[in-house]
Amino acid sequence: MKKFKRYLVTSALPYANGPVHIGHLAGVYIPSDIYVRYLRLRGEDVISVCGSDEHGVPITIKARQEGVSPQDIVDKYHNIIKDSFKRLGMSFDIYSRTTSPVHHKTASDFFRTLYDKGEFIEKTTMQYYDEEAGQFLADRYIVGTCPHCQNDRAYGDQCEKCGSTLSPIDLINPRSAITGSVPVMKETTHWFLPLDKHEAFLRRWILEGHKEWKVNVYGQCKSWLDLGLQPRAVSRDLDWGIPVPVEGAEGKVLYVWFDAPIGYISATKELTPDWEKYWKDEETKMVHFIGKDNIVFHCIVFPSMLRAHGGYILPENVPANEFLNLEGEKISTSRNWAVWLHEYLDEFPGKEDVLRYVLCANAPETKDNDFTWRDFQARNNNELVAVLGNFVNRALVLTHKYYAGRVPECGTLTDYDRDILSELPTIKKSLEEDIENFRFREALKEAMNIARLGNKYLADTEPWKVYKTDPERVKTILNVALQITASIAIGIEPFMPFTAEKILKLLQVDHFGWDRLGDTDLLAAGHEIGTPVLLFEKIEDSTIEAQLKKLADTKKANMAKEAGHKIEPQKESIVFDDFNRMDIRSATILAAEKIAKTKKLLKLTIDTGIDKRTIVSGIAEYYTPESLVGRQVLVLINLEPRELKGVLSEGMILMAQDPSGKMVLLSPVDKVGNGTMIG
Ligand code: B3M
Ligand code: ZN
Repeated sequence: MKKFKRYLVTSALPYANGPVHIGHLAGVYIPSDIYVRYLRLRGEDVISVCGSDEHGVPITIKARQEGVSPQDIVDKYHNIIKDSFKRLGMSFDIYSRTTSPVHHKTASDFFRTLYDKGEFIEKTTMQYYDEEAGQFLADRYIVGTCPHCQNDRAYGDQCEKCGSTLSPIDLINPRSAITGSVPVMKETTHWFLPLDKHEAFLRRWILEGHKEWKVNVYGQCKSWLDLGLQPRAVSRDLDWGIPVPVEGAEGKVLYVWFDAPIGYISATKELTPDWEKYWKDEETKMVHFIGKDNIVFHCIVFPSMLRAHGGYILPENVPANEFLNLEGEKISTSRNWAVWLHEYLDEFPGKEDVLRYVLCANAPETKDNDFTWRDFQARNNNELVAVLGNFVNRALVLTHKYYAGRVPECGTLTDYDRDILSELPTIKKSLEEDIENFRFREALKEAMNIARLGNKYLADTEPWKVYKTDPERVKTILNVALQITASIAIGIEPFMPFTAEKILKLLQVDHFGWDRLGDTDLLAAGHEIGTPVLLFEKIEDSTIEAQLKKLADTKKANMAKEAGHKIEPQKESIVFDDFNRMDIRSATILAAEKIAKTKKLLKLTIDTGIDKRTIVSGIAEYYTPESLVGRQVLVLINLEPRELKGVLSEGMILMAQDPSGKMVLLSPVDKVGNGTMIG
């Protein structure tokens, strides 16, 4: 394998249209931070860059919804995201944002270079235009009926119900999401990056040159390439973004996916004047951490841009993850179906590493995965508390008990001691291979194996028993246990930096550096260690139930909202006389019976105050005949009689139908005489 001089690690820039949730973390940020922390521990020259993605239509939509400016939106979420990342221990060297002046200039210059080199093609196409709003409609601003599943709230780029990718012209009944009006087609000119021009290169570079990429990433690239690449528009008609730096392009901005990846370059520029060595030297290994929905942009579009520009290196790897679901359902920002990082940090203070641990242990590395609160609890209680916390605590407590908190001398090692200690270099090697090959779940298991090894060692050697008969031997046992403890602090640091720090503090030592993992002289005899405290605490059922209740409430709120959407719009106006022609009276149901061979129909005998008559009503699914007798209802009595299933129905019982289709009888709130007129 090629040895690189330095590393440039990028993590997908989160959209500043909402906070970060566990799906983002498991997919992108936790793996990236593990990788970067590991490289730093090894003493590599590595920088990790990230920042908020602050352009694009979702941000303008959010701003419109909240009645504020796009800048207000990005300011708000940039700060929430940046702060929550920091609290989780994300160790970016810089967390920037794409509204920064450096980025505007960098992206604008990048576009201009490609423009001047003739790397774009200019095309005039027809696009939907909202005449009422006076603007072209981005795909997300067009709603209509999905041609595949008939969902009447599909977007111009995607149907969220059936997941199909759409183009605005696919929508049946398109409407503008801004004004609700029917959009018209209008001409507009845009710049396109001819991806087809780079296709042959991409095929060689990825399909032949990067067979080591993750199967999901390689596979997606292959299917894109096999379909054949098309020119892709890199500008948009929008008033939020980086203006297209070309004369006559007023009202046009760079497409967000053109400017966002350049954000990695801008962030590096902001970080160091020496930025070019990270971007332009073949001895730099660039790695993009992203989610699976970003693969095409990072493996096909951005590399084509970099290549068209010239002078830049391309990524060495793009270890994209699949998606994390929450309690069996797709995480959704708009439906608030998520565990939000900033909320977690407030609700679980001091448990940053628990989240880091669970999300890594359960990361969707090769397939979509599910986060459940029960699993979160189980992993905390059975793994962090029972394995890791338990071992470290026992080693420290016993040292205090027998040796007043001083590391005892290591006597002669038994064969068993040697066996145990010889496992450490093996674990270290697997850990390295796993991390370097982006198998973080496996890597975490290996790191935890150090603690498992420690527990096994104590269980097998039983120092608490041996102390009575052979106190000298116990010195060696605890010395070994403490050396293992120190190795744990090294091995878990990329995954659980807070816990590693705590262990080092308990041991009263400084960071060792990766290479010393497995050394048996990490702690000198006689060295004094601190007073033990528990590393992890059990998570109780009540805590988990509270989180589940929170999700249940979200679900209820969503259902209510979705039902609310189905409320029919108001009908056309009528004059009073139209209403007055209807003769509605109060009446009492005297008898009710099912009409044979029907599911829905009841034959009701009612007293209208004028007469006794028969009405057929379709409420058998909601009311039993017995429950109706004696009830007062409202009846439209002058509706033309008609025959239903052989029974003549003379009028109509008034009912309300809720969005689920359920029918409910209407009655006067206070009893009135039969035949009382309603109006
Ligand atoms: N903001 C999409 C996302 O968060 C996008 C990533 C940009 S990376 C250059 O999924
Ligand atoms: Zn659909």
